Amino acid sequence: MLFPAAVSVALVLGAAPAFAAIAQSFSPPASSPTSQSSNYTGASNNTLTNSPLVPGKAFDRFIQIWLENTDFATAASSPVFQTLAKQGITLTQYYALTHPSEPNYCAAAGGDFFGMHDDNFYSIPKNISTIVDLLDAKDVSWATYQENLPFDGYTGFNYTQTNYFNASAGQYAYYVRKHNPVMFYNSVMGNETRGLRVRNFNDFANDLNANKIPQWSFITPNMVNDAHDTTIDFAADWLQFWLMPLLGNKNFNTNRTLILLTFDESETAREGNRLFTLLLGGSVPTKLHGTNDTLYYTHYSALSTVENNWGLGSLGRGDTNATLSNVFTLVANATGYTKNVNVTNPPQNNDSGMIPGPLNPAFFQSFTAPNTSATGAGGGPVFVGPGVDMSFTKSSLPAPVDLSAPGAGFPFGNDPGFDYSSGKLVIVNTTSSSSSSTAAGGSSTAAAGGTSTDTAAGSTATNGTGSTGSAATNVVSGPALTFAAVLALAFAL
Ligand SMILES: *[C@@H]1O[C@H](CO)[C@@H](O)[C@H](O)[C@H]1NC(C)=O
Ligand SMILES: *[C@@H]1O[C@H](CO)[C@@H](O)[C@H](O)[C@H]1NC(C)=O
Ligand SMILES: *[C@@H]1O[C@H](CO)[C@@H](O)[C@H](O)[C@H]1NC(C)=O
Ligand SMILES: *[C@@H]1O[C@H](CO)[C@@H](O)[C@H](O)[C@H]1NC(C)=O
Ligand SMILES: *[C@@H]1O[C@H](CO)[C@@H](O)[C@H](O)[C@H]1NC(C)=O
Ligand SMILES: *[C@@H]1O[C@H](CO)[C@@H](O)[C@H](O)[C@H]1NC(C)=O
Ligand SMILES: *[C@@H]1O[C@H](CO)[C@@H](O)[C@H](O)[C@H]1NC(C)=O
Ligand SMILES: *[C@@H]1O[C@H](CO)[C@@H](O)[C@H](O)[C@H]1NC(C)=O
Ligand SMILES: *[C@@H]1O[C@H](CO)[C@@H](O)[C@H](O)[C@H]1NC(C)=O
Ligand SMILES: *[C@@H]1O[C@H](CO)[C@@H](O)[C@H](O)[C@H]1NC(C)=O
Ligand SMILES: *[C@@H]1O[C@H](CO)[C@@H](O)[C@H](O)[C@H]1NC(C)=O
Ligand SMILES: CC(=O)N[C@H]1CO[C@H](CO)[C@@H](O)[C@@H]1O
Repeated sequence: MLFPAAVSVALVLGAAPAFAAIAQSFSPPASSPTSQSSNYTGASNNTLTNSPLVPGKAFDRFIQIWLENTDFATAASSPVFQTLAKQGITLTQYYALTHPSEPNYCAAAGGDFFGMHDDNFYSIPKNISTIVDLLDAKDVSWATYQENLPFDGYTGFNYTQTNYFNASAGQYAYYVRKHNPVMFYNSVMGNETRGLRVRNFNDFANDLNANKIPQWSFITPNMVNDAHDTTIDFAADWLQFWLMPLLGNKNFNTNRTLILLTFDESETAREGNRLFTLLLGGSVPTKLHGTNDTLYYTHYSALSTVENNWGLGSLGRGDTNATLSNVFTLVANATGYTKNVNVTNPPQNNDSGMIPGPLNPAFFQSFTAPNTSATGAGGGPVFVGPGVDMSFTKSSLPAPVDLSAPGAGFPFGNDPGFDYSSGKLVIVNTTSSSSSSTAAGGSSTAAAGGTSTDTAAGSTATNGTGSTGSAATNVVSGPALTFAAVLALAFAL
């Protein structure tokens, strides 16, 4: 939540907020990255089932690992990152899209952050597509692995458990929904087959040992291991414990594996949201180890690169924006892709609160249909999901309205009630009154109540376990706010 302010923003705020780091040093959560551990919370009780391997043009497996809130220079000064850089390619001009965390994760799956500029509870209607639709259309297997997820498909706002460093220190929120890229999308979480591919770290150890790591995966370490609540040195220790041994594990890294190690956003506004980013894995030829790639990339490049590699369709959103979605040169070279552009005047990716959209309650505009005239790097068609109203285009939308006041009818902050606590998807009626405080996530930590806006096909609706939590807080109070005030609020979250 805390996003330590930049000097420039601190001036706007008047005083710099306290740094979020907590004083603790790294200690391994498990005996090795291939071992299960009670510290990971959720047990593994099955092995991921994957469709047969779909060969890619440049790689057969893509693994994304995101750490948190770190400036380029901070990571570049870490000896562990320096060591890793010698084993891969450093992307010196790779940028996040906005602040704070959640909109970046949202964009990593859906190709847009839809105006979001905070870390609140959101759910996105099922007609909005994601990378999962593109991968599933070609049977490319995928999963996300979330450290400390209590069970597969858990949809709660966070999960609080015993502090595994020091049990007497009380409860700790190691897992947070806002760092889980597919979690916001009802097209994923409202579909049991898909929702159960949101897995935990005991599943990771299990799937790894069974050689079932899928072809596309997104890995989110917990709130201490990803540097969010700690420091770059703590995260570097975690990389030494977890990633470095896995680079030598054939079930993780083969000569057809590409690993993207990056951060969600920078810590300060100094460098325009530039992130120290590495391409690792056996698909990076030895002769390129220790080199820099200086082309301009953003989080959308991770979408376009995957689309390019497997000849997928596109989302017709940021993944097809020529400025924001260059394909990693390593891959473009291998596939013969020639549409990358040299962005000499990069866009300003530190702003967010002023961008209207369906997830900006104060500047609300409806979701738009994907741009079906866009051409993505995979060459396939723009994916149009069921129930998309093609008449909703950027140019046809009315001016933004303010739905930020309680009761103003902002529709996308409500919990759609997807409950996987039984190991199957059950849709809970989150509007029914109940003495139980159990939210759809299956624990007491889901954030939002209110009307379900979107239910999934093929599941049973139940009642009696509705959330009593309040709707997500809308911090920005109206369109009259100045740019400076909106920026300051966005950074203060
Ligand atoms: C859980 O974490 C603590 C702190 O790092 C560690 O001492 C303990 O050995 C871990 N448990 C397991 C099962 O690895
Ligand atoms: C990649 O690994 C496979 C299987 O281990 C091996 O047959 C092949 O020669 C390797 N290719 C390269 C370029 O190293
Ligand atoms: C890569 O870029 C860094 C600056 O980000 C620079 O210090 C380093 O010398 C460059 N390395 C190569 C091999 O060009
Ligand atoms: C992009 O263009 C600039 C200015 O013409 C040039 O200096 C730079 O080398 C180019 N970058 C790449 C990656 O081609
Ligand atoms: C692509 O992204 C840039 C930078 O954010 C933006 O200025 C431009 O409007 C976008 N293009 C389209 C077609 O949306
Ligand atoms: C891509 O190809 C160009 C031209 O052959 C070459 O100079 C460059 O080193 C290659 N870069 C990567 C990352 O493969
Ligand atoms: C998507 O679905 C929502 C909820 O059913 C609906 O309100 C909206 O108009 C749809 N948007 C598009 C672009 O199809
Ligand atoms: C896996 O765990 C879930 C929830 O913890 C449980 O409902 C389900 O029955 C278990 N499945 C198996 C195969 O044990
Ligand atoms: C959910 O509960 C509310 C309040 O009890 C009720 O009005 C509504 O009809 C229920 N919705 C469904 C789908 O059962
Ligand atoms: C976890 O969720 C609870 C309930 O929504 C909330 O009060 C708390 O602030 C959250 N903590 C974190 C770290 O997200
Ligand atoms: C759920 O997802 C699977 C895998 O993409 C797909 O085959 C199935 O049709 C989806 N079900 C619904 C009801 O959309
Ligand atoms: C739709 C539904 O599941 N309704 C149930 C709600 O809970 C009451 C009391 O447990 C049941 O009787 C209903 O069948």
